Amino acid sequence: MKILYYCEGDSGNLLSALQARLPSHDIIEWSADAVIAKSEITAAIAWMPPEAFFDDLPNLTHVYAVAAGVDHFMKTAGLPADVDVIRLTDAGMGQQMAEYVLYGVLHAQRQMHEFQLAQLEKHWAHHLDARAATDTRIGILGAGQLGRIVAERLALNRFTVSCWSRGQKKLPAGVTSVFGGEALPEFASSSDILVCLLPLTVETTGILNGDLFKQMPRGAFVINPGRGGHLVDKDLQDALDTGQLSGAMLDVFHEEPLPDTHPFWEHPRVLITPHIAAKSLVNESADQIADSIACVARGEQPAGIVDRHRGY
Ligand code: NDP
Ligand code: OXD
Repeated sequence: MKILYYCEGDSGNLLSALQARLPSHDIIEWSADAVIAKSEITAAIAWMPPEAFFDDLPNLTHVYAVAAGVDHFMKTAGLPADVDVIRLTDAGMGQQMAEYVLYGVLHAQRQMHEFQLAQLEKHWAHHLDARAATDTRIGILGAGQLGRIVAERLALNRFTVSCWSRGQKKLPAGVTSVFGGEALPEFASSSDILVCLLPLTVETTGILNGDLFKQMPRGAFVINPGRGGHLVDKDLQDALDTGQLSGAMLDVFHEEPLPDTHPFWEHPRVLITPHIAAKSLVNESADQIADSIACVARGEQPAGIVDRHRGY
């Protein structure tokens, strides 16, 4: 099989790892001036491909996206409507995401943002207020591949954890499943820390907005490693400035890199990370893509097949 390849940011390691795992396939690196027999291409492995990547591929049937979230990929000009898109499922990202969120949760629960601000003023902010992990309610928006691994880690750390999803889920021990749009206000009002691990779709765009923040307990904290499009930036800023929210940890933004002029850079209650919560790991990604290609070759449906209509 001939597979067209383009993966932004790959220094060659992912391509080599894929070639080692798919020796009987011909993986052809895309470039604007490469001479490619396009009618022979039936599959593609890609991330952030240029617009022309999908031009003139009449026999393309499967595209393997080197990421868990495919919102950006689905908007790639030329991505044919009838090809199957297969995304990464976990592939080593779950544990990284669990560490990232646990860090943010501890930061909020142990009021580290207050101590950072006090330090700037050389203020010895000794106080005896403390909230135990068991009394700290974490609401995770999303109960998918990543949400459930994050939830499990937080529950093991004795936090009180719930996940919100479209449908009801059987979740790891100690984690409560909440589901459906109508349950969202009550879910928000019972979340001292809200974590967004939803895919970005038409339905979830702007879900982290002023109305939701108003429903949360005063002084709550938001962690967004989902996508920048989930958050209404201005609403977050207002909620922080009025004290409705006490802080936020953000990994993803409407525009990445976050522009120098964006007010979040200088907001004392916003902790910014540069889209590093969970990276696609070379070996794990290559293993999963090779397994999916073998699965399709056997006529089976691979894990991670994206519902193009639903958007995830
Ligand atoms: P999954 O598709 O496995 O899980 C998505 C979850 O969101 C499911 O539980 C789904 O519910 C729920 N969901 C989707 N739409 C709605 C809705 N309208 N209402 C309620 N629940 C909804 O995704 P992953 O866990 O693999 O990844 C989640 C996201 O994390 C990715 O899409 C990506 O944006 C982000 N990500 C960020 C990274 C980073 O480094 N910052 C790295 C990797 C991913 P149901 O199952 O019931 O349909
Ligand atoms: C992903 C990401 O979705 O890196 O995989 O954000």
